[in-house]
Amino acid sequence: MRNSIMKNKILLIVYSIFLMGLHANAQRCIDEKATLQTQNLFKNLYALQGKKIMFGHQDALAYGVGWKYEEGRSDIQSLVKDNPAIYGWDVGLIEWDSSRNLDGVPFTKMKQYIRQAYDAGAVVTISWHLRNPYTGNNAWDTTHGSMASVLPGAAKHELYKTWLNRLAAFLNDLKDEKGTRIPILFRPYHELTGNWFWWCQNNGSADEFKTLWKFTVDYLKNEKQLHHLLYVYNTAEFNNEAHFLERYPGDDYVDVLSMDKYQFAEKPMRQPFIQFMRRQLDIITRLAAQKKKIAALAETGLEAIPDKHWWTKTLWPILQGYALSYVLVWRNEGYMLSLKKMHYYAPYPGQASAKDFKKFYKNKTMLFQKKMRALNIYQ
Ligand code: BMA
Repeated sequence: MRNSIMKNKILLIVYSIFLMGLHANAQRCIDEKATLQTQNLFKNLYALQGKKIMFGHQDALAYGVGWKYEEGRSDIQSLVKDNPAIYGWDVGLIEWDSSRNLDGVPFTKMKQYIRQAYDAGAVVTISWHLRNPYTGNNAWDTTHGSMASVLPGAAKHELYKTWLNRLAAFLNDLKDEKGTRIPILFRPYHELTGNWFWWCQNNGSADEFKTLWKFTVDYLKNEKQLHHLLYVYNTAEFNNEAHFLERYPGDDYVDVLSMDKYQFAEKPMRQPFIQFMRRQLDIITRLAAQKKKIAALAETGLEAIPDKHWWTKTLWPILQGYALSYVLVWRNEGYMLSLKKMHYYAPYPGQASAKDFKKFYKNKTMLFQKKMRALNIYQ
């Protein structure tokens, strides 16, 4: 009798050690206190890579070409009777306590759309075109010294903290009806290898950028106790692996490796663009595999999609074969008065590439919202 109790005890200990080992090897997000749903999201997205690619669209539920704020509508929903698997939103102007973001989307509506996505089993990613704390102008003001001005001890650091407090309050309010925080792929300081935002590479040293990133993550995680965020590192185009990693703050500060890059109709044309993108994704997916991170093409597109076969003849040849978690196309503003041109990246019924998008929709690798529920990505 005693012997068998002993045996059971030993078995239990051996089994526990085995489980601990499994746990140690399991893929984890950087926040050790991440909520269960956030940890699960990371693990599930990580495991899905190489099998499925989620299709994403910025501001999809808020407006599209020729409409605004119609319940249940999105431009791709009108076309394929399905919605994106991942929704992008931007919280630019939250730092000013504005009631609408920089493109006019009311933050109260944004919260509803985010909850709607979560309830449908889809994923949410948030970027932040925050204004320049140094000058008070918008994100595109690249006045020299802006990046340095927000670092600890510098002139605009306290102001920057008040902006982070407002951001944190918004993020903290993203909950489902039971009060569960909705996990967010947070993508601050995007396109950092560009030269058009105050946080881009032309406007500060690599060390300054890393300090800014680390301060921001630590502040949200430790000071504001937000534990429902996955952090997305995002460059614009880059020359090589060393360039991609030049401002990388370290494996303890990043969950997702990604880039943004658009096609411009004139140049480069289809083949050069595909080849260029594949060279970039070679690097990102290789690094993500080495570092056990998630990889993504966080923004891409061809404005107003004049190419009738863009989805199957350009986007798919770019994505094919890569272990990528998602690809997201930018917002469908429609006609932009200020620029006197159409500004949209997803098709709608009657649009030049609409038929081709329907074909792309049927691609077995691409994931849209309807299939997300069954994947239980948060469990
Ligand atoms: C840009 C354009 C702008 C917009 C900004 C933030 O690429 O779409 O019109 O204000 O993104 O969404």
